[in-house]
Amino acid sequence: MKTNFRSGFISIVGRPNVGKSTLLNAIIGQKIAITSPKPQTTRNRILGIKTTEDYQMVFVDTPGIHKPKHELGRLLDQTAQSSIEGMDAVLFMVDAEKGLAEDHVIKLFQGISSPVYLVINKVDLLKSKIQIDKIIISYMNVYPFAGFFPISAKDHTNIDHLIEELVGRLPVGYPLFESSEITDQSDFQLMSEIIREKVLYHTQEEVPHAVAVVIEHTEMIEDVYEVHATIVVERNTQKQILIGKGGDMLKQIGTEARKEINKILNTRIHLILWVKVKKDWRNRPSDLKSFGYDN
Ligand code: GDP
Ligand code: K
Ligand code: MG
Repeated sequence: MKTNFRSGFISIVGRPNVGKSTLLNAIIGQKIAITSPKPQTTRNRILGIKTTEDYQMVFVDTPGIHKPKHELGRLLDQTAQSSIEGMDAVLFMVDAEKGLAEDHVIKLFQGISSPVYLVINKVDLLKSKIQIDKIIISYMNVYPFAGFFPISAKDHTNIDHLIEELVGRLPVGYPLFESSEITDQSDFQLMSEIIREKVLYHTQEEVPHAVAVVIEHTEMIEDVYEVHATIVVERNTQKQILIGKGGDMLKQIGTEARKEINKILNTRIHLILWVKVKKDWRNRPSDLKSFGYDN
């Protein structure tokens, strides 16, 4: 290892749907965090680790900051807040199409000493670059940001400049993770998240938020990895929606999830999905814990 090796933590925070998880995947170069057009896609703090010969950056992807209605929502906010303190740098991400500074979110950074960068994402959607300047000017007035980075996480635009800047902010120090590690999630967590992502894409309104996925057990049968998973919902009507006409919906979700898990884990898998109703699980601490939301 080089004597001037650098390592540190960088968190990615911002409102739901601005593209935090998409950026994490772009930086790591592999899907480790699920993404979707729906808020509350990310429920747990997820680490993404990027290691080169010169540095190790540990990125912390967080649930978006929003106004909580459920005990789960409150947990998500707490996770976002606790991911700001003690970081070597913080990326505060906004959506380039959404416009100007909001004071509310800036309050989060009061009293923290880490440099905070404004990352303006989705610039691929802008018709004119003038919008970027307007956003920067409005944010300059509410917080002393360490820098401004217009990017497109989807198209991987300008991310290399951001990384270059962040390297300079890392302290000299040993790596904390093996160079082969890219996330702190287990294979079970990854699998349940991929299944949940497919549910998010196929359902509307309250259903996506009422869903948790539990991997019940797995078994190696010859060269096929057999995975038994349960999709938990809050109501019978939601269960019917998920199963769909003649089981069509569940089949579709299962096929998409299987293909993706296959690719990520690089093994053949056989995915067996069940749907179970657990009333009001989002408000029950014991359920939250058993579904993996205890942070
Ligand atoms: P998060 O809630 O902040 O983690 O946001 P996600 O990463 O889940 O992304 C929310 C939505 O925005 C998804 O539909 C993404 O595909 C989309 N998205 C993310 N980054 C970009 C981008 O740079 N450009 C465009 N056009 N869409 C993006
Ligand atoms: K999202
Ligand atoms: Mg996310």
